[in-house]
Amino acid sequence: MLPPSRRDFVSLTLSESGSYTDSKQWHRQSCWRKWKQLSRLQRSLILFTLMLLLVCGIATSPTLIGHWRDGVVGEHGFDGKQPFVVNLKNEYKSILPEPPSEKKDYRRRGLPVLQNRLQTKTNVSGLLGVENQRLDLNNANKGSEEGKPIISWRGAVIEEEQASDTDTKDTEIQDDPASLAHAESRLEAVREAFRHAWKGYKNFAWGHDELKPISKSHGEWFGLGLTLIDALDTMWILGLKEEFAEAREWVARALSFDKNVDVNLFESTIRILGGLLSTYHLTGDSLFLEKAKDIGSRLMPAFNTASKIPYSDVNIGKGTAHPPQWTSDSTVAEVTSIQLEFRELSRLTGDPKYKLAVMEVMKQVHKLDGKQDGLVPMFINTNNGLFTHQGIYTLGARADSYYEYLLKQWIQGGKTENELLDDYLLAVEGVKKNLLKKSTPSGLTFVGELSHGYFSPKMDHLVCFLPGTLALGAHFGLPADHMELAKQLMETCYQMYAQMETGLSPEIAHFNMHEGSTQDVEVKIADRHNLLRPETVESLFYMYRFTKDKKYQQWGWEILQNFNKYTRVPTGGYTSINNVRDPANPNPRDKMESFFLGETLKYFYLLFSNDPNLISLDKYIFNTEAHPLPIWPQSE
Ligand code: DMJ
Repeated sequence: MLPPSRRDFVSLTLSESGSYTDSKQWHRQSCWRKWKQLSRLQRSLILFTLMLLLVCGIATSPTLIGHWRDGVVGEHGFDGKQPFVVNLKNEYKSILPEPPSEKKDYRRRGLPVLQNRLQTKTNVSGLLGVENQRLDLNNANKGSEEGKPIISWRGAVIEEEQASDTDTKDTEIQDDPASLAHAESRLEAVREAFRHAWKGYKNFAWGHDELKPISKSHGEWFGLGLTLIDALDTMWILGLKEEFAEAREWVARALSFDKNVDVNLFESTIRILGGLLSTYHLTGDSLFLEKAKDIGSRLMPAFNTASKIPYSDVNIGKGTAHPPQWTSDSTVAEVTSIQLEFRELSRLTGDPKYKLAVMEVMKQVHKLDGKQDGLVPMFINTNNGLFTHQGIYTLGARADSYYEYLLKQWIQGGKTENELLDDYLLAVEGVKKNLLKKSTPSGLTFVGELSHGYFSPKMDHLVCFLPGTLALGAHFGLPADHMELAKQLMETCYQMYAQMETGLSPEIAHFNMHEGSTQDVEVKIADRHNLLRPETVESLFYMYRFTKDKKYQQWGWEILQNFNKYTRVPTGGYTSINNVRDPANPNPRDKMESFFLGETLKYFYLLFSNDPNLISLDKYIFNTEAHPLPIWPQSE
């Protein structure tokens, strides 16, 4: 039943509306009587004047129409080009281009609407509010003058034609969500992004480790063409034949590992060894296998320690290895995330030494004291093989890929190595028991950290590998509740992007847990950077592959557009940024990490592909740098 005041209002409106109709009728009759009383001359004069006014009106009509339309835009917020939007069914609204907003209110992204969504869950797509806000933001960011191609900020630009192109493509999905043409347009957008990144690398950093796109120069880490090697299999998967051919030429002619240079064991294993092995598998070109054998054998001195826990650094020219200058510890994630690559190298060469070295590390870590419910500390000593700096447990930096590689080694080896599986299952339970909490006010599930018994609601973006890994385990028969947790964490990782003013995630988020807080995610000033990292896109790819839920593709599409808006440099390349909370000045860092080409763009491409056989997850396992390696046949 309506409240009394509401009933009164309805009856008053109806009676007013009746008298208005009567008065109009009376007015029409009286005008006609007066017209009949006029002389013929008077009537002619009036008709002539009316004709004259009509002619003048037609002559000025474009201006009038223009004013009228402008008036509509100002008042209702749509521009007349997309009138169909308002007539479309509700379930399609979420992925439609939203009318441009007149106000540039960057803070409108985020919480109030998110709260509605999470609390009510009644929206068909479940995304309407948040997406509409983002699209408002995108339009706001286009700038006030239509037709201006570029909005610039300290060197990097937003290229407006991309945003409008995107809007058109989004409209197309509405008509036919499953259309191949639509998928192809997104795949092409990734190829285009890759070509743009490659253009910068080729022009300003060719053969060097990393592009510095703002200063149009390069950075060196190991001096081994890191970006080029990391990107090889991405080019192959994206079908970029010309680019691949010129990169192969460089590997054949210019890549030499016979250099007096210190490299990090973990980084060069996952990026260089992993990249070469996967490119060998995809292409069948023995050049890449020969190079993989070369770097693999040059890394082996790292394992010459008293404990057999490898040093962090190796000189690949001299054949010597050492820990960092300030400690004899190695990082747990580093020594336990090189196994997929060295195991595969043993399989390909028939030489067991690689596999034996890395499996020795896993055996020791399996037996070590100092874990909490399967969770490992972050450091391990290379002299005595024991955990150090105990009491801190995280799924983020320094521990993350330990958990990822437990599962992935088990899958790679044909699901027979039970210790790996046991450790993985135990760790997932440990996460649930110790690190999993819900934020306020929206109840986002997040993974925090434990420090000497105290919980910290801090979550690195790196942790966003976890939804994908949990989903992969569930795909291979692990408990169904892993998939449920994966879905919840995927939502959280997406919100780490959606709730930022640029639509890009910070490096680290802190989640609110106290009653009365009005926003879920807080970001400390020092944590506001974005390094073009892949983890969320990686997990979106797994989630889409296993669920076929299009929302994951849509979330990834939004993220790609925001990378294009805030990190793309017009002269070529993409840059890390310092501040995801300031769309007016994201403050470029002048660095394109090799994993942007090796991982982020590859996962975007695989996410937007509807072909489950494009790197089938039943045949390949991705290393932690997104390089696919074969799952071994059962007989091996
Ligand atoms: C990559 O080198 C790898 O994904 C690694 O496991 C974590 N850090 C970066 C990407 O963020």
